[in-house]
Amino acid sequence: MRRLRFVLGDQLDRDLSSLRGLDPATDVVFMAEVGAEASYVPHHPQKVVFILSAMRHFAAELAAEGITVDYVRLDDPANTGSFGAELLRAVERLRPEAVLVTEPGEWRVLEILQDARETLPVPLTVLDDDRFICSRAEFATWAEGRKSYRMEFFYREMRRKTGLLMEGDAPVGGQWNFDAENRKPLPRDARLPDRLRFSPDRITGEVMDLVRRVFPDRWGSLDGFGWAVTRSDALRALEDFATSALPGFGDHQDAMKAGEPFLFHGLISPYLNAGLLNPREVCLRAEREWREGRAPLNAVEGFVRQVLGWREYVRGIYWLRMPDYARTNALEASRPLPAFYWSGETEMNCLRQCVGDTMAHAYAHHIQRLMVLGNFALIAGLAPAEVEAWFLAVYADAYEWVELPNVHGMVLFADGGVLGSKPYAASGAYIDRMSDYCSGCRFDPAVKSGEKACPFNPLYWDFLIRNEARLAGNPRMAMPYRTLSRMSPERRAEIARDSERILSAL
Ligand code: FAD
Ligand code: DLZ
Ligand code: SF4
Repeated sequence: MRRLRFVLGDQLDRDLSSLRGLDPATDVVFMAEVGAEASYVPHHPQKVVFILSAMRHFAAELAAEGITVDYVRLDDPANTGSFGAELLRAVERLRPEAVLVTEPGEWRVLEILQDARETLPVPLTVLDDDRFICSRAEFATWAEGRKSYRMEFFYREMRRKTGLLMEGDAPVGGQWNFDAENRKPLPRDARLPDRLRFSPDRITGEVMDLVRRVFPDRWGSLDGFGWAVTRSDALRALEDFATSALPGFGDHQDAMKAGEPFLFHGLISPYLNAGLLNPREVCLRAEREWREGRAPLNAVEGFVRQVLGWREYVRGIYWLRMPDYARTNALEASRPLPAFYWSGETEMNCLRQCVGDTMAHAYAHHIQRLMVLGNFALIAGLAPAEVEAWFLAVYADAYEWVELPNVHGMVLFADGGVLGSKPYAASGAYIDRMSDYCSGCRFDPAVKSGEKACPFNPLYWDFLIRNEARLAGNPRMAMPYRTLSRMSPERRAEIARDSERILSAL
């Protein structure tokens, strides 16, 4: 039986469910570069180049194995530009008896495939994506009957299930979580590891030319493109992280430094999300560094928690709650996204730095996304849909299944507390403690009101005041609301005045 095996751009894994049992004598792998996927948000050109180049490399590797790959390029004159129409064209061209595809990461693409099923003359089977450690069904079982979902409990289940960092039934080191050790700012004289980046090869160079030609006005720089586009290079990147940066990952996980976006971070999310790396192998690689005495437990446990805990958890929440999840707006935030998220032109140095890193690398690390770019969006009351579209466009690792829960849930609390128990709102003091941004800023994090005051300060209190009815009853918000309750009417009026001035100037 001749099967068409449709592989999407973020499914570049030789062990993918839709590639299993492939018979090279009869079956054909189908891949398509389509304009619609590059344009449903204006993706950073590094993201588009990364995916298209990784797709072309993957197709070439399959072909080298003797597998027939039917590959439609973006600039093929016959390319219709969408998954649905290209799949139909492929079925008409190749005449398979059945089509197999691994479930897509995004709800949007699942709907496209469901629509395609109606028009295709042959059956289309959607298979589980077992690259994840926790299947959608397993997550739904875990979630069933729980009043609230909390990542920490889910994570413990995943540790037990995988045996990662376990000694029998107990967590190694006697604790599940070593975060208390992981909140150190970066010392001024800290030595940062040199990070392995990759020069574009011939295929990547061709894709860069193509993307420049087809999407000439895209926001974001292509000049510094340094992502791996093959599994073997992604493995080299993992090895580089494990041996050079992982030991410092825990201590400085939350630190930020001007001009240094990578610090001790993994730089592996684009590879994990596109299928070039697998979450199990990534966790095992990190665990080995601890077992062999080269990396401390706080670093390795902190890292494993991100991959085994957060990454699997947000994917579980996404599929459990979509499509309604994206539509909620629990804090009724409605302000338009300020232009500086694109231009970087703002006097707030922290935001300028984080937008600049994003523009240059299609990357910013977690705390830059959460506590600077996200925190500002939260306390300024920016409209969730606009913030989400920005985060989905600008990062090389962004797909809705992981972006949406992080932005809608973790950052904006627009889900009303499904994903996290409280909003991560913070004033300028947090950014000052964890970064060197404030020393290069025209505002002062220690000043609470007036022209010189760090805008995060009045906006933080204004956010709490605006949302008092919704948040004051949250036990995890008790402390700031106690402080607020002691605030004089004059101080409250000052906060309202300063916030109004800042917000109306956005
Ligand atoms: P490291 O800091 O080295 O962490 C290791 C790995 O853990 C990451 O590669 C990633 O796979 C995983 N991880 C860490 N935190 C999370 C998390 N909160 N959710 C899911 N996985 C996590 N991650 C994406 O992959 N795609 C996104 O579109 C995305 N959008 C985000 C938006 C916001 C507002 C926030 C706060 C976080 C977002 N994250 C997203 C999570 C996290 O910021 C990135 O995974 C991380 O910065 C990637 O860089 P790294 O590989 O150097 O990560
Ligand atoms: C993100 C993306 C882009 C930019 N381009 C393509 C493409 O041309 N062809 C393709 O198969 N996939 C692409 N992707 C990834 C898809 O958007 C991805 O499969 C969905 O986001 C589902 O997770
Ligand atoms: Fe950001 Fe405020 Fe620090 Fe300026 S003073 S860098 S606005 S936190």
